[in-house]
Amino acid sequence: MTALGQSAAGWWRSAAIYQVYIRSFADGNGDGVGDLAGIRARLDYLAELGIDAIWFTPWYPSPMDDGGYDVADFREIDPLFGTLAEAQDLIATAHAKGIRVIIDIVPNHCSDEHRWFQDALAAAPGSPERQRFWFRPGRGPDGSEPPNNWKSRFGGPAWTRVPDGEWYLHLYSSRQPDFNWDNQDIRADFEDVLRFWFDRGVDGFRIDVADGLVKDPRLPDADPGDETPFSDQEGLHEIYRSWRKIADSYPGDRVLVGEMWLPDMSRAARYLRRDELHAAFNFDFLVCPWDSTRFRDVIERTLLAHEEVDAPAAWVLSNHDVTRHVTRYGREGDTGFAFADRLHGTPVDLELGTRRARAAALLTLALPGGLYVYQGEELGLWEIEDLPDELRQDPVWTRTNGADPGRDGCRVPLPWSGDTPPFGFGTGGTWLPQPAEWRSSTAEAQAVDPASMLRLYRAGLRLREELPALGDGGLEWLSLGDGVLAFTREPGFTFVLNFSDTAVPLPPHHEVLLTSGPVDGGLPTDTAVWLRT
Ligand code: TEU
Repeated sequence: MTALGQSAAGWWRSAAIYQVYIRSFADGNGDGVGDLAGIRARLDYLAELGIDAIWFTPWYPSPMDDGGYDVADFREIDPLFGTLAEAQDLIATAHAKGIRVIIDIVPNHCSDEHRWFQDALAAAPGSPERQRFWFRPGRGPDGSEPPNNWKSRFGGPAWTRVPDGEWYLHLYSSRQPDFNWDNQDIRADFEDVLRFWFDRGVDGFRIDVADGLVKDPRLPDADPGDETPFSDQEGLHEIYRSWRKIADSYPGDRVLVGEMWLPDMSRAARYLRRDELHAAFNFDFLVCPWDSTRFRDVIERTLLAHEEVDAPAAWVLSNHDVTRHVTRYGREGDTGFAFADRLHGTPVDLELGTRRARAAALLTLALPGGLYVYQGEELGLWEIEDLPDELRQDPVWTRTNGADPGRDGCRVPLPWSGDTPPFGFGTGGTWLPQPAEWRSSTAEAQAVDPASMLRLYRAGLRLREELPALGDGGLEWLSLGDGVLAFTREPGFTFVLNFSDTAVPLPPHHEVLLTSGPVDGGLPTDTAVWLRT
C-alpha cells in the first residue's frame, strides 16, 4: 500500500486508529491545554507508532461544559485549539505522512450556546425555533414536574425548565439540549456539516451517541435501565443511509463509525449493513472481565454478528469515557467496567494491570478487523483516581453529587519527556495535574526501553502491517486447555494468551514473533505470544 493507498477491501476494514483527546494530547501554546499546534508537532510520533488514522475528539467552538461534546458551532474550530486554517493544515500534513483523519461529529445534541438553541430560548412555546429541540410543558397541576421520567446519562433528570415554564430534553448535561431529528432543519444542516468537513479532506466521522438521535415521539416514561424510547429507534437507519450516500459520493473511502453502547450485538450490527455505517465500536470487548471464557465468548459473538452484515469488527480497550484498562485489569475480582461508580477506590495492583494490559494489547492487535488505541494506552498510563475534587471538570462528577468521580482520571495530559510535570506536555502547566510517577512513563523514556509498553505497541503495529495473516479476515480457535485463549490465522500465525494460574507449553511453532512478557519454555500467567507457525 502507498501512503494513503486504497487496499481493495477498504482501508478501514483493518485500520489501527489512534484516538486523540485534544485537550490532553500536547500543548503548543503554553496555556496548559492541548491544541492543534501541539498535535502537529507530534505527528511524527504517531507515524512512528505505526497507526493508520487519527480520530480527533470534538474540536469545535464550545463552552467546554462536557469537554467539547457540547458544540456551539459545527463549522469552526475552538480558539482554545486553533483555527480552521490550522485544522486544514493538520489534515493535509497528516495525509502527507500517510495518516488518515477522522473527526468527531455530535448529532444528538448541541451546546446551549449554539445559535439555534439561543433562538429557541428567545422564541415562544410552539414556535418553529423550539421545534428543533424537545420542548414540552411539564406535568402536575402547575407544570412543575418534568414531562417524563427520563434520567440524564450524567445523573439527575433529563429535563430542565426555562423561565416561561416549558421544559427541554437533554440526555446529557443541562447545557447539552437534544436535537429533534424529526425536524427537517436538523437533518439538512447535519448533511451540510458532513459535506463541509469532507470538502476539507477528512476521511471520516466518529458519530457520537449514534444510537440516540431518534426518540419515540410520544416521549413515554421508561423503566429504570430501559432506554428503548431514546435508543436504537428504527428511524435511525434512514438517517445513516442518507449519510452513507454522502460519504460514498466522495473519492477515497470516507467512513462513518458509530459510537453505540447497545446491549444486543445483533441489533448493533444492523447499523453496519452495506448502505449504513462502516463500523461501530465494540464495547462488549472493552467491558469484558479478565477471563478466557468471557473473552472467547465476546470475540465469537462479535465475529458472528459482523460476518452476517459483512462488516469488520472494531476492537477497543479504552477511551476518554472509561477507566483506563491498566487500572481495570489491576483490580482483584471484577475487572469489568460499570459506569455506576467506576469501582473507584477499589485497590489496584498496577503491576498486574500492566502485565494484563500488555497481553490485551497483543490480543487486540491480532484479532480480525480494525482497532482503536486511546492516547496514553501505548504508554501504559493508568487511571488517576486521586485528583483533587476541586479540579474535577467532568459534569458527571457534579451531576451525581460526587457519587461518580467522572471521567477526568483518564483525561490527564500525556507525559512526553523529562523528569517533572508537565513532562514536555507544553511550556506551561497542565489543566489536570500529572502524577510524579509518570517520570518513567514518558514517551521519551519508553522509546529507549525495549521492555516498555510503547515499544510493544510499536512492534505489534509494525508486525501487524507486515504479516498478511493480521488485520481483516477470520480466525480458527485452538484448544490448548482451560484458561488458555488461542487461535490461528492464515497464513501461518498463532496467538496464545494464558489466563490460567500456571505456565502452559507453547504449541509447535517456527518462530516466536512477539511476546507481552518474558517467555522461557512455557507461557506464564497473563502473558500473550505471537507465533509463526
Ligand atoms: O458518550 C456517550 C455515552 O453515553 C457514555 O459513554 C457516557 O460518557 C457515559 O455514560 C458517562 O458516564 C459520548 C462521548 O464519548 C462522551 O464523552 C460525551 O460526554 C457524551 O457522548 C455526550 O456527548
